[in-house]
Amino acid sequence: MTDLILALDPTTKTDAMRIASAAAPHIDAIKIGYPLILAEGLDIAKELKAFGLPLIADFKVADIPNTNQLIAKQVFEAGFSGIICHGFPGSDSVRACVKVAHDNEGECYVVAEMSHPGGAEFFQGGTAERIARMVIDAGADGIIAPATRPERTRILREIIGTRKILSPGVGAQGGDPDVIAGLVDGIIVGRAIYESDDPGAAAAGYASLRGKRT
Ligand code: O7M
Repeated sequence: MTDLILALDPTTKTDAMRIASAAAPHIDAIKIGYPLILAEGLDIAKELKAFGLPLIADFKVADIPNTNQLIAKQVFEAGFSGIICHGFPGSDSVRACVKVAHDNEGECYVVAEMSHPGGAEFFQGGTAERIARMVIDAGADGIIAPATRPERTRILREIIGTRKILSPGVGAQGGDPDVIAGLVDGIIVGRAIYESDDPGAAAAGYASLRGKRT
């Protein structure tokens, strides 16, 4: 199954609730991160829970293990079901997030390679591949890999096997959903939905891609 994950990055609660409400019937999960949380506080997670969808905390956590676990505990106490961390701080830092996630029956995803043009500057030369291998050893649930470079995501799929790949970069960043959907377990879409005049219809437009990966 390929899930459609809404990146809910607007910075007011009014917009966030309006867009989530319109999109909810057509999506499988909501990802929120700094833009919305810094504007409205962590408690917005409790309100978004009302839509009955998994909530993923995209804080790209990237610190020492102790700080990572303190952050992760806050995330799961706030009602999230998943957390995203960076892999480059090392396996002990990733394991700290994985432990808290699994203690809370949640999931932990690790950024292996980023989708923007600059994402190719440092996540190259085998770094993303090493992060993907580390993710398996650390027991994380999957990786984040770019929809904008499907050839890279295909290589990371070979490493990650049946663990999940969530893939941002569709729509506003130019990634082709038809190309990436069959390769990954979730496509992450933000502006193409939340900047639309009709976010419900925009989300519904991805219906044929949901379930593309069998
Ligand atoms: O569709 P967009 O471009 O409006 O939004 C994409 C979302 O995915 C946005 O919330 C980004 O912060 C996030 N994202 C990327 O765009 N690229 C990455 O490499 C990684 C992420 C991400 O979600 O990381 C967990």
